[in-house]
Amino acid sequence: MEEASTPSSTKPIPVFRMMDEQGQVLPGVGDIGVSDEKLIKMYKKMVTLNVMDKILYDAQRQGRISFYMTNYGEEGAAIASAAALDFTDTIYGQYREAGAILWRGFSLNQCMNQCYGNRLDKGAGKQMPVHYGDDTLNYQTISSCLSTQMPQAPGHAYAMKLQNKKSCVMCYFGDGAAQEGDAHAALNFAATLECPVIFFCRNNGFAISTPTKDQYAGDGIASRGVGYGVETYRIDGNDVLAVHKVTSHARRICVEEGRPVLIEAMTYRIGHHSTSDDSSKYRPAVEVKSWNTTNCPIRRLQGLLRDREVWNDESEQQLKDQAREDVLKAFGEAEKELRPSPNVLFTDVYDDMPPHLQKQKDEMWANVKAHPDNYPTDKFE
Ligand SMILES: Cc1ncc(C[n+]2csc(CCOP(=O)(O)OP(=O)(O)O)c2C)c(N)n1
Repeated sequence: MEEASTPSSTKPIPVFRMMDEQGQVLPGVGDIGVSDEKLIKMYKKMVTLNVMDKILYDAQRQGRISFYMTNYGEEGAAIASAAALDFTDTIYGQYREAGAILWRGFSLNQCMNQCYGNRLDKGAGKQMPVHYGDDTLNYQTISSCLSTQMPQAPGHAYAMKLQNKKSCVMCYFGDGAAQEGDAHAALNFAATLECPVIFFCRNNGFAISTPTKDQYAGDGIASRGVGYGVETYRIDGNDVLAVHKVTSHARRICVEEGRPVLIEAMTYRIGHHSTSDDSSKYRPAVEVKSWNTTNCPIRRLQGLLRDREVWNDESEQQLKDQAREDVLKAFGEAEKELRPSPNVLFTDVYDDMPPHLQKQKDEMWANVKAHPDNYPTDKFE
């Protein structure tokens, strides 16, 4: 009998790192592959996202927006990976990658307008908060149903390849989303059709309350890439240098060699899953605290910048004050803005409105007019 290949006889895929918890570049790393200027820009976006998260999380708690999901602990994974892409690359996100769209140029006002679902929201208030999207930024709108983006991404990438475009697709997803059947179809299509797509898994330890130990028994998500014949990397997702370097490399493989790459970024979801969750029910506070202190990607990058003598207490204070001022300004403006006209409930699906929708629209307006006290029409466009 041949020797069996067992999980215990197979070596786990190692985690690639370039810096330690204090932000010190590890010995032997050499060129870090990114300029100080770009690192500072990444740091500013990470801090701004963190401030935006705090304000919008509290806004939901005060009943001012309906729902919110924070990015705490994963700011580095989203921003450093997006920073390694070209603007022509199309991004398919899950929902916890607000940093990627901020990096692309989505403004704080646009984030706030979307979370309020006001009349300036491109989605006209038809999506839940944090379901950002912007065609002008090559950023596909987020779908609530997990893994929807995963088979779409290689399809888009395959079309790019057929058109000889020198671009690729970035597909973000979580460890939980990787348990959906769509994840397997996506990886297999990408591998067999050789699609220029980067699958970027944020392995943050949880799918809501389900820890990864209850999600899979194998060597994480990375081992699946190898199984499907996809070049794969496992990286420290809180090490922005590793994220940036490996994503740049993956992009080169996609664009120059026309092949997919899977990256499993090991990170930790510091916040609750969403405002509908209380994570104190299923994980110890001390675990969260250690990720929020020793392994926080923002603190680690700040350590690197200070080490390189391009950051100090004064720049830190200035950034925090500016970020808070900018976020609060955008927040105030979005809150004051009118909501979309109720008419848009019936638009954007059909070119010509079918009779059954026209009937529903007429009934809606009749109801609104019959009960003016229940419908604050002055707050709508
Ligand atoms: C098809 C489908 N099933 C279930 C859900 C409910 N749901 C929303 S998020 C989530 C967990 C996803 O976890 P993960 O992919 O690890 O991402 P994370 O929230 O940790 O960033 C679940 C089960 C859903 N939105 N869609």
